[in-house]
Amino acid sequence: MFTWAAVSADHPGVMGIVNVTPDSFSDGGRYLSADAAVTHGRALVAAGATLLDVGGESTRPGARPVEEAEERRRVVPVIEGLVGEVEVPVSVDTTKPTVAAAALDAGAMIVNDVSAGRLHPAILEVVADRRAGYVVMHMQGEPRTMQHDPRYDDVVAEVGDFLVERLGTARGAGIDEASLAADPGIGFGKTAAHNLRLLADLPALCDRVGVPVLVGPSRKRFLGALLADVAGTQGEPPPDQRDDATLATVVWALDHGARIVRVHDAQGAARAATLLHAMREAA
Ligand code: PMM
Repeated sequence: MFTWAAVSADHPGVMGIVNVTPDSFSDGGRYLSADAAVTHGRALVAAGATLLDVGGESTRPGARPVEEAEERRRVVPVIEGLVGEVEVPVSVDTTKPTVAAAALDAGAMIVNDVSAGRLHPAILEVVADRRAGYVVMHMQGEPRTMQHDPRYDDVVAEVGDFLVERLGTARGAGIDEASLAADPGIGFGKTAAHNLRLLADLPALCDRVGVPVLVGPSRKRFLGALLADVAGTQGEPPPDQRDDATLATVVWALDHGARIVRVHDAQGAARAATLLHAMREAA
């Protein structure tokens, strides 16, 4: 059985991103071959990642769904390659039960489901049967349209309500308590102001959900938007120039209750987590 305590009890979990997609917003197309993706995963672990998240379907705003067989074809060889070579648990970023099952058969231990089991509820049974880890993420709408004018009355309360409800459904399906984590879904149907509010009120959200919280701010659009007017920047920095901004949010999130961060730059996050730990010990 996978438990989050195993990867985030003493030190925060640093989940390195391995996207095997042609169209992810920051690294789309870079690791399309299984070999390149495995090499990248290995490098992330060498840089300090304590988990790897392998995804075969882009969830960037406007992205279109990928056929199940194609998604399996992308992720399974990469997971097989990584499981033999790295010591850290591997997660699969998918909403589809068949992809999740194939990934778990290939040696993955966690299912990271950005639909929180709403798109294909059978995924919950797959996770429960295999006693895998499960990440329940909040998203308003669907990737194709989620950034078209997202609205909330109270984003923190609504995201909290949603996560509590979906965690209840996951428990009802038989997923172990210790295997569950929750994620507010930074950038998934949210404006920059919504993302900032969720980060600002992270302690309350963490208390409310009662399971380890994972946060994924890495290279996201709101970071570019917030930096557009900063001295020395000409307009919004593109995704591959947002790792410094990502790090600021990673440190904030880990200091305000998050137990796991999902990042492209594992070295920055791992080093920041180590320093944060040292400063807490000295405080
Ligand atoms: N973000 C992306 C994809 N999957 N999963 C979780 N749990 N949380 C996230 O914030 C998240 C995710 C989009 O980013 P990417 O295209 O860089 O992977």
